[in-house]
Amino acid sequence: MKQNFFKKCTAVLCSAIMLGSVISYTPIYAESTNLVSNSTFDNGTIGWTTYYQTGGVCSLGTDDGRLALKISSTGDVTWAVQVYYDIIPLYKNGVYRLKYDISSTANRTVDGMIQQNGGTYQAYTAKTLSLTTEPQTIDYEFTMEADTDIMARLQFNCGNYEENLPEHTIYIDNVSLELIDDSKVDKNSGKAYEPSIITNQVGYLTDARKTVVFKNADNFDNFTVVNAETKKPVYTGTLSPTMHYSLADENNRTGDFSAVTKPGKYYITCGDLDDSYTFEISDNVYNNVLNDTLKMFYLQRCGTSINDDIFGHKACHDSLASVYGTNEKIDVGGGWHDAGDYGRYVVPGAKAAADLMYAYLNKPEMFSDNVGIPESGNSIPDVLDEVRYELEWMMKMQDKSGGVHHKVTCAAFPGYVMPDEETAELIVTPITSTATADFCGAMALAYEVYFDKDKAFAENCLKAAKNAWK
Ligand SMILES: [Ca+2]
Ligand SMILES: [Ca+2]
Repeated sequence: MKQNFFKKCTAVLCSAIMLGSVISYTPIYAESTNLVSNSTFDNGTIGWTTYYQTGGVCSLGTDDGRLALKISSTGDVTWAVQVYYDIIPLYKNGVYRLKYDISSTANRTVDGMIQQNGGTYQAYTAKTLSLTTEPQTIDYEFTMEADTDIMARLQFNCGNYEENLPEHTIYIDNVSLELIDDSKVDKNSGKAYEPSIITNQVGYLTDARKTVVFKNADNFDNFTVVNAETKKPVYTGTLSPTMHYSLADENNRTGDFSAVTKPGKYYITCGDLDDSYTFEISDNVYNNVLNDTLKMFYLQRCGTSINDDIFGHKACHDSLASVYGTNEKIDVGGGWHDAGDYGRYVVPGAKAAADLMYAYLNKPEMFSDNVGIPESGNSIPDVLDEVRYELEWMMKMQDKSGGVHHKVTCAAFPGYVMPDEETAELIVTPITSTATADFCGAMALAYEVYFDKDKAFAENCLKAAKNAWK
């Protein structure tokens, strides 16, 4: 079990890396391991982020090997200025030791806490601190009494405590959080359910090859496909020999049930493993996949409010961006967020736009005008409306010289916040030949794609491509 749990932690680490985060995440088993990876600030502020609102103004840097939070306005409320570190894993009933050095150039109050990042924002541990210029070492133990939260946040609220402060700086150094006693930790708490019988939950076409994957099925030889409505078995198959999948450190076996071709809803059983999720066999199962995929691009739109029950948010990243190394500020609103972070990158953006345009050129009849984006129903295929949103942003990234800026991001990754909560300064990085070349190709292609739909826009694309070419 220990081994399995360790893997789960590694999986969280991997997902953090995939989201573009540079925060490293340390599994809990190594006792006396510091769960805060950037704790001494010898190499900058990586992993630490500020958030400010309701009048709070601050900037983050380092000074003499310490984290330095310069606060020019404390805003209206205690949380109007924050500095925080994600991701802190806290396991229910674990005993932790939290330690840090903290001081301030102005005498003031600060709340230091580890809290839920979302939901009720409950504090798992909190201390109200009276800071002076004299560094004090906070060093105490606490037990995680709430349910396991592997995504907690170490946070310092440095906003308005009604102390009427001038500009000042808070220094933090030697931050350490250790799990010092895990004897009462339920290693499975907080673990997401992972089925042992893995099917394609979107479904299978009737005549397709149909494969199922089994985890930890060493003791079984057969599996059964069951009709989900009648509960009657319709097919029994044989498991393949065990294969070790090194990336997940799993023993996997597979089963083939291509022989089941009758449309319907089914699930799969095998020994005492949990039944698979119910899936569908039908020739319609993939009908919505294309629209859903395209809708993902809409949900990544930047600089506009997004209407969606789950992913909706207010307009984000709508301030001017500073051109790196200059005093110039430019409007680069729009485009798609790249991934789990909210950077916007010309190179992958041009590639995605080009892929969608090629797909459209190959089979225009596949693309509908009812994906569910604001431009649905305007008689233009939604794929072209969506790509245009990116192309129009890319045009803003082109300099007068024709060269194209590589990307626009904030100086650091924002952590796990909604797009409109990333309010740090936007920075446009210099022109690169890679971005300029990719831009040029995508714009030239756009000229062909949009020529029949909107000639004026197509001509703009061609002009932008030519400017990038020279
Ligand atoms: Ca230091
Ligand atoms: Ca449309």
